[in-house]
Amino acid sequence: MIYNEIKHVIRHFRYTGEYRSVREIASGNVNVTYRLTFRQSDGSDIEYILQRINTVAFRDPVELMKNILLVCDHITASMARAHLDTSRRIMEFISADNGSLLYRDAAGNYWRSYLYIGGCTAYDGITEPRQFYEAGRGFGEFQKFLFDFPTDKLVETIPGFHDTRKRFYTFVASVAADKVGRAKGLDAEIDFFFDRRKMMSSIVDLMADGTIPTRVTHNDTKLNNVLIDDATGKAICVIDLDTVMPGSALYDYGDAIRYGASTAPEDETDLDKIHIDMNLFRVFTDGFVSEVAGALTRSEIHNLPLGIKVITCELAMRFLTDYLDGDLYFKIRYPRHNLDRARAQMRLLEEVESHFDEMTAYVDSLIPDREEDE
Ligand code: GN1
Ligand code: MG
Repeated sequence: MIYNEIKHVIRHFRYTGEYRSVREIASGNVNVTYRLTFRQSDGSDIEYILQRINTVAFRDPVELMKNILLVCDHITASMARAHLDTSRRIMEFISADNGSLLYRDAAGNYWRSYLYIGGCTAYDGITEPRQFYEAGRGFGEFQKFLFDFPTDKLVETIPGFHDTRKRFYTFVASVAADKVGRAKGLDAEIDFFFDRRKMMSSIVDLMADGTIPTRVTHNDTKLNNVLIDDATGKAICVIDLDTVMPGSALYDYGDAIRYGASTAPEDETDLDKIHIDMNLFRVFTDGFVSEVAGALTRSEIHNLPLGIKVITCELAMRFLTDYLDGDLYFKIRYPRHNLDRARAQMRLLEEVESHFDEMTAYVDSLIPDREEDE
């Protein structure tokens, strides 16, 4: 029973009301997430999210929570300056009984909790294109609210998270070590990444030579990380702020398209079902650019599709690396899950490659007519 896994934890958070029920939200691949219901004295319910932070991924949960609070405060201030109502738009954390926002249990696990925002949906897949436009707007707005956030105030919660060159070397080391004897028979998959070595380093290179700037970005912009209001259909809140760090606008744009514009789930095993829906590509792009157009440079906009290529390649390689390492990082639902995920993302990357010129022409058509200030 799930309750037994969390009963030792919930009494350490300052919830109001009386515990009623719990269910797991299984869509995340890294942290473990529960949704709790508490009955209030007036008979109404308040819901909370409780998460166990994966410390294989996030080595320092204390620094991580500091990052998140700084980011939430900054977004609150940006919204206030723009005269926007902040209710239901910012994550609200619940204190633990030690006064901090983290509870560390006897086994050393770190837990945190926040208010569940009701009346909205975190979609795992698009049911109407309009949702993807809003997702684009939501992630674009998130970046916009953080444009003036000083990058040096944030710690890297996962060092080198999107340093795809470094990830390539990590992959090569995993192939060489072959710790659990899984590399045999994977020559085609391994070659696939060697063939793309230069391409996958290209964003890191563009940042290093100053062609594109470093920004504070979300870095994990899956569709289900933006909440869409059920009543208005508008994006209201970006969640899952664990990876908010210095990065590139291209990453957030690219990861969102990778996930949301694919015609199949991230771990689809029938590769023939995996395509890029170009209508969804344009819809998301329109939403995203409507928020960030005035703030991104011409080269950032021009290079947005590179974000799709690099992030899809990076994730395919991360899944294969984890498969070779013995599934230490991503939660898996069956034994060869990480290999299936890697193959699905590889196929998706081929689809992105075949549409790349079309994508670039589209983003170029959206570059605002203005004197370039780069
Ligand atoms: C992980 O757990 P989730 O779904 O928020 C991962 C992302 C991947 C994603 C792939 C911290 O995100 O980078 O893109 O899985 N998050 C981390 O589904 O590694
Ligand atoms: Mg997430």
